[in-house]
Amino acid sequence: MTFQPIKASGNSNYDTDESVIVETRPKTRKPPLYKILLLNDDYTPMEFVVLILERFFGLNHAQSFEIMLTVHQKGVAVVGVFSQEIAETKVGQVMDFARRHQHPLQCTMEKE
Ligand code: TYC
Repeated sequence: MTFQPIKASGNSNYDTDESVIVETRPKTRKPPLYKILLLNDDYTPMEFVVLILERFFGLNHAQSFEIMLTVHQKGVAVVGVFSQEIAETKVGQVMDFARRHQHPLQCTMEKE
């Protein structure tokens, strides 16, 4: 952990050095974010992928269709960026939904 010196204002110190550390405060760190990736396969129906993007990622039909097509053409696309807990939940929901419908769709997450 790193510490930021906080400079004393006024200088009523006897010390000859003008900058006196009077307090330390831990620098705060933003929690890491995770990208959720959707992978292409040859079997999952396009409409099913669109449904997943609408249902679990709150995208409208046009946005969902566009991302589905990007995955279909390029092999992979980022569908959203979330905190670790939210990303884990969404990946689980997608994988579970695909498995229950017997589609081989794969969804993963990776640290940004
Ligand atoms: N390639 C699939 C098909 O032609 C469609 C598809 C798109 C599958 C995106 C998975 O993440 C995916 N039916």
